[in-house]
Amino acid sequence: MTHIVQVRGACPHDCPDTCALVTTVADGTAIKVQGNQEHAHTGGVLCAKVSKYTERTYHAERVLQPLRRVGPKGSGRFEPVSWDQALDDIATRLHAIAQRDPEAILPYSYAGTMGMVQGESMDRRFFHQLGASLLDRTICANAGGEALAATYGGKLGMRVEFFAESRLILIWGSNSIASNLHFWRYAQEAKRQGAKLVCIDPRKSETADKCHEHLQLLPGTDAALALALMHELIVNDWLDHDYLAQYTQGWDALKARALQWPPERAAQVCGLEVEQIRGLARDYGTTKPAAIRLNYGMQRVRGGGNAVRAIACLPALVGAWRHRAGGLLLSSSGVSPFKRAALQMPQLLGSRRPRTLNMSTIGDVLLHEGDASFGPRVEAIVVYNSNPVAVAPHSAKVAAGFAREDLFTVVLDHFLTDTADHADYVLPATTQLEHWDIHGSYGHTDVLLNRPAIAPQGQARSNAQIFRDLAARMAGLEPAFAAAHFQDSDEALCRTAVAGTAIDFEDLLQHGFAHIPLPEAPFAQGGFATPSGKCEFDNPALARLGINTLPDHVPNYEAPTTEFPLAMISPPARNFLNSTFANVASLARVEERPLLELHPDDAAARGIADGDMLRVFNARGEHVCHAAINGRARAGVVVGLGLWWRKHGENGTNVNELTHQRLTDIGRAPCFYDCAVQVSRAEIGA
Ligand SMILES: Nc1nc2c(c(=O)[nH]1)N[C@H]1C(S)=C(S)[C@@H](COP(=O)(O)OP(=O)(O)OC[C@H]3O[C@@H](n4cnc5c(=O)[nH]c(N)nc54)[C@H](O)[C@@H]3O)O[C@H]1N2
Ligand SMILES: Nc1nc2c(c(=O)[nH]1)N[C@H]1C(S)=C(S)[C@@H](COP(=O)(O)OP(=O)(O)OC[C@H]3O[C@@H](n4cnc5c(=O)[nH]c(N)nc54)[C@H](O)[C@@H]3O)O[C@H]1N2
Ligand code: SF4
Ligand SMILES: [Mo]
Repeated sequence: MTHIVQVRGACPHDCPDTCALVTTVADGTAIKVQGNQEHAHTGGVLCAKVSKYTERTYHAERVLQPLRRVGPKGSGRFEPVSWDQALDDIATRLHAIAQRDPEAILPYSYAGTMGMVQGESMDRRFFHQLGASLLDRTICANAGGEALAATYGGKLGMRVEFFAESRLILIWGSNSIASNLHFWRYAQEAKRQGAKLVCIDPRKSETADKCHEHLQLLPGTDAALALALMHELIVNDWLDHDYLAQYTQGWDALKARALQWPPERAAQVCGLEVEQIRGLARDYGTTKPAAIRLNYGMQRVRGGGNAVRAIACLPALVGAWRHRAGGLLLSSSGVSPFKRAALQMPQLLGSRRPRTLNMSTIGDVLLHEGDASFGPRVEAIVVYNSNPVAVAPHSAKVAAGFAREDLFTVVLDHFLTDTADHADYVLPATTQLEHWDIHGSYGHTDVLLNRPAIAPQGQARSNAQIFRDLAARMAGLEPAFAAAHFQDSDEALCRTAVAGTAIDFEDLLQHGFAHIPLPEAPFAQGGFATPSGKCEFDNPALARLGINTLPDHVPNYEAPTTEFPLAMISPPARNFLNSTFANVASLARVEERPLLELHPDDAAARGIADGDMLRVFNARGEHVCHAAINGRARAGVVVGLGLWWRKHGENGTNVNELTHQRLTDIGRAPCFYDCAVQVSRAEIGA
């Protein structure tokens, strides 16, 4: 008789929704992954991607044993080796480099899994003990995250469930249906109750299709729009004077700044109609409660930090925070209760203070020869939970860096990604169905536990296990690695994450999730986490970045020119998660092939018809893909939906062939959506 069990888990992906999963296992094989009905935010519903989790887990191309490179760097040619051989060799190589200078070793990781254990525990202990370079994890959310912290004091905001009670929702720089589906469920609820939904996005996204209004502004002009909204709130006196007086800092200065932004001026900058701006200001000034779902899509430009600050000021002007269904949500990760220091043990650094390298400029970092200010040349890189060759900006440089024959590269992953193709060793990692982990969320305020549903496939080991095993090898060479904290099991690490917090581990074991105790309306009576305790319109601490302490419109780095007249943005495709799932056949079929969306006028001017093969290029490189003339791009803007693997591309590239490594005003983050290009029809065979 078939033995069937159901195991509770958590979605590991870099998605604000952090769904609660239930995996059905029949005789040791996972047959179905579904949403947990009992978890309110998940509501028993998963996105299309994670509904295919078993297809990804049992994928024929999964890496199931350690591999050693046999071909040239980047060729993707490997031979199987034993774990013993791989671990011995890696430990010996890392030890030899560390003897000379541990900072020549760089760990590179992001959010392939958001788990506290498989993402930021044993790995950090290992690299801290080694004294390796530290990584500035800026590639996604840092402009917005630091800007929010500079305004509210942390990544804090509205509770997502209360959007269901809002009367007006601004969905700003977010394609919620694609990338924040479980917020969209609350927005739908509000819509059914009569709320108005407004989408602010340069692309006519799937979400824009379903909103009452769509302001299709030019990329990188959001601060101008926000300042013009303030202008209208001021001149029409749609202000909450009492809230402003009690709970904000720098109102007089911000008011003076905003009065320089009449809607006529902003309309020019944003490429919008004056009436659209006036209408939005009227709605925002006169509808209560009004809520803003801000998302990271609008901060991937030079002025992304300033733009987030400008928008984050808006709720205080109208006193929206007084109601639990008013305010703003960008990220709620600041409420995380986790004991990060206990997991990561920064004390293992001792008195060492290694340099910090920015992951967003990994191309330049790997190509740097090393000097007094940079420090040593990078000699070894250990990549896990990330696929930088596909996702980091200016791929030509990233690929050249990873192609260095003298760079020792270890990649932990499930698949032979573009990055794994460049490895000296590929180590097979377990998926979320095969390991323990514990998760917070940046889109809701619950904690989730993930229990393994099935045994590790093939010879796969969890990330934490791999770093434990490496530590055990290192112990023979460096006695400090023999310490007990390099032996904590994955389950023990889950317990450590919440020990001494308001979260009860037994509760997690029983239900799979638990709520963090929190107020319903975080800033109803001020109480911002800033030094002043107020919403900091004016933040003097920003002077150290050399930027204005008041939010302002900062134009993009790459204004369109005659040579490169089109602005390219590259937001994610609905059926991929960054570059994850691009190799899952059923999902790739839906996304079809790498596409560039164009406005019919921009296409016609170039003799391009829907489906034609085209070249999109600038001084950094060229990406060949197919035209999609589907009504989603506005004139002057093209949209390269991401993120395909480079090796899926017609000419072995993806959209990041075109993006650059310059950084945002706040947060040292990439400017993926601040990118000027030209497009031409590609002659087949040319
Ligand atoms: N299906 C799916 N879901 C995902 C992901 C995925 O790859 N696929 N990725 C996950 C990750 S890592 C993240 S960070 C989030 C990202 O999700 P979001 O934070 O929502 O960000 P993006 O998807 O990058 O962009 C959202 C929208 O912003 C628009 N946009 C681009 N430039 C601008 C601008 O200058 N101003 C304004 N107002 N809008 C702009 C884009 O056209 C897009 O429709 O989603 C997560 N969820
Ligand atoms: N042009 C352009 N570029 C972008 C973006 C964009 O919008 N446009 N978005 C940016 C954003 S928001 C982000 S967050 C980054 C994302 O960049 P990454 O964090 O690199 O995300 P993924 O591409 O999903 O790659 C994650 C990898 O981790 C692996 N992985 C998953 N779970 C595990 C595990 O448990 N163990 C190990 N060892 N590996 C695991 C997956 O197989 C996958 O290969 O990309 C950025 N790049
Ligand atoms: S990717 Fe997002 S929406 Fe999909 S299952 Fe995971 S958390 Fe839920
Ligand atoms: Mo991200």
